[in-house]
Amino acid sequence: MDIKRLPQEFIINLYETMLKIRVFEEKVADLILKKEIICPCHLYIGQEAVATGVCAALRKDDYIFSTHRSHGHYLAKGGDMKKLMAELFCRETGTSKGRGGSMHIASIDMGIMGSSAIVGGSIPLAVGAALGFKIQKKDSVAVAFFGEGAVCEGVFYESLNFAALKKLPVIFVCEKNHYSTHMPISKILADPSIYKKALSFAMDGALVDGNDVLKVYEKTKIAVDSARSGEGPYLLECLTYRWRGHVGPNYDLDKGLRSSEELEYWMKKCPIKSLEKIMVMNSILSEKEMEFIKLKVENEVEEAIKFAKESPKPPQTEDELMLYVFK
Ligand SMILES: Cc1ncc(C[n+]2csc(CCOP(=O)(O)OP(=O)(O)O)c2C)c(N)n1
Repeated sequence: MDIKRLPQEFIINLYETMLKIRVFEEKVADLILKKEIICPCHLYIGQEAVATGVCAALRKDDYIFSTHRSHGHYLAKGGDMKKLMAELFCRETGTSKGRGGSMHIASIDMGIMGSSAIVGGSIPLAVGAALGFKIQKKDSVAVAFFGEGAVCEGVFYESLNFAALKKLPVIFVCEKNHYSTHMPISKILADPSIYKKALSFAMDGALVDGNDVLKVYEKTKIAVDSARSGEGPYLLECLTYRWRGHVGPNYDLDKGLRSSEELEYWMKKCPIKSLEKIMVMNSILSEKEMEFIKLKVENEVEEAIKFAKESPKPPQTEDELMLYVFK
């Protein structure tokens, strides 16, 4: 895309958001290794350009629905980092009052409607929200984030059909990160081309380099503008890679599935480093200015950890167990 058409401040914001996700997650990985965070975390490192590019094309009153790999989506849509960290520390000040953990986060005010640990769970929820927008004659859009594993679920096809039939303002964002737990794409999908499945439902779809934040933004903007103006749903396939293992801070190189060469190949395609190069080439930020932003982000993450650690734990009483639970 022609970078000159975008305001410099917008590009710097994309950079800061991706860095926020990266630094946050790397700290979380350290804290898990130190056993200070004990709730299971599915890390998003390597995929930052997807959440950042998609959410940059959204308004505050647009909704997102997330997955078990939720931290990046939450931070990119403007969720409060302190509350997210507190949730990972299972504290009362967390996004779900410390009862949900990493896989159950939300911030209704910011349009972050929740994350589902059920593979494919985000998809029908976004379709339902889009139906609600249409009935209420609102021009908001709903986004469902999901991995390629969700494309193996029946609910994916049912949701695409219903959304296309009713021309609902929903964007389906598949983050194709190459693995579903430990299964490579070739072992789970007969046809690995996901965006082409849109054709069967007479809707639009596109494949995008999910490590290029500018391209993700550009394609999402097209999808959002179309959905907002009543043209119906859109399926976006974002090709990316998760650096860490399926869950936790390790790299899953001991499972006999992915090789260190494959990991290194994708680490060279780091979405943050790629944007840094573009910014330097176009005189948007100097190395020194980028260092300054990194320091700012590191301080924000440290502040979030401090807040989380100083927050109270939920009371450990029997009555408390049933609070906030549907009975
Ligand atoms: C319905 C359902 N089946 C199985 C699981 C167990 N499970 C948790 S994550 C996961 C893999 C998901 O892979 P993908 O959708 O590609 O997302 P990614 O982890 O790559 O982000 C599975 C099978 C689940 N949570 N829900």
